[in-house]
Amino acid sequence: MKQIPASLLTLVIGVVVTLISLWVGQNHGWLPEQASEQAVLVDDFFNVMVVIATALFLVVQGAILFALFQFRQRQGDTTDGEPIEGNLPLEAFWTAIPAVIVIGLGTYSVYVFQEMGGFNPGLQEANSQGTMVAQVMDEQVSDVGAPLVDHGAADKQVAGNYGFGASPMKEGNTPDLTVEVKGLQYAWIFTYPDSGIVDGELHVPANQDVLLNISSQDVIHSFWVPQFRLKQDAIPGEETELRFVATKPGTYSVVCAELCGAYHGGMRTQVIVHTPEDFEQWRESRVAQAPHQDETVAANPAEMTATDYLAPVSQALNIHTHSLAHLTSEQ
Ligand SMILES: [Cu+2]
Repeated sequence: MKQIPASLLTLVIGVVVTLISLWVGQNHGWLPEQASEQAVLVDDFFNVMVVIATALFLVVQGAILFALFQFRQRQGDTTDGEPIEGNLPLEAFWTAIPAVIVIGLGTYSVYVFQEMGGFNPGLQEANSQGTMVAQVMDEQVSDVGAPLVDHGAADKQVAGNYGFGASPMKEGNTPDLTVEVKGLQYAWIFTYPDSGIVDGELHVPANQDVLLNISSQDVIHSFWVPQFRLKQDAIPGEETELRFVATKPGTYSVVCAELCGAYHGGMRTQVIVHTPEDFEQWRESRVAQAPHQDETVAANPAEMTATDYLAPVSQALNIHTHSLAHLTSEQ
């Protein structure tokens, strides 16, 4: 049989490996469903990494198996192996490939981070002066009399400096819905500043621009919704934010992704993505349910005990009674 030329063989192997890798990259099924606009960006990036990893796996493992077979010790062969001293072109080639991959993935990841708004969290504050002034008064009482031009500087201090802000497309826009998210051992509390609703579960409308201002009452927690591909730490004394557009109505888990204490594993709740009409219904039903709505809005949570603070939501909060008791005993 005539020998197949090595270059042709390499080409065929290259094509087969590429096709298999591309297929695996599209069909691995390792990720949960996508439920946010941001999820698509993250998944595309992940899939590219899977394609590259599959190709490298096949090439490296294939080379090992080939060498095991081709260069095995034959019957009766007691000679030494060939004294191979190194191969500069091969070394340069195998240094260049990882370098190109790392630089490429690094650049791509920065692009994804930028598209998700990672470079400019807190930027939407610049256009919503009402919120800004309220924040300034809230946090910088001594600066209330400062001239308006100072708001830029004040804004920098009070807006969330960390997290995912608006995508470049939406930069400067006020989000459709803002929710204050507070992490505490061992629950999440969601407050809707525009309606005064306080809930233990997050309700958001689909296809709308939602901003979460995340804070922590005690230790570091991490707000994670796997189906949104978004995770953000809740840090004591430092506000972080997440801005996203949920795309699929449904119920998804919110998981605390930072070991935060003995009952960390139980620190779970749900995010319910409604259609915009359902969300309005939910909002109206919740506002109607709250008889002391005005008082709730006016109450300063800082002056309340944990028991008072949690009273309106104790039913909605899906937390164990012992952790609630543990919570209140600390106050
Ligand atoms: Cu936690």
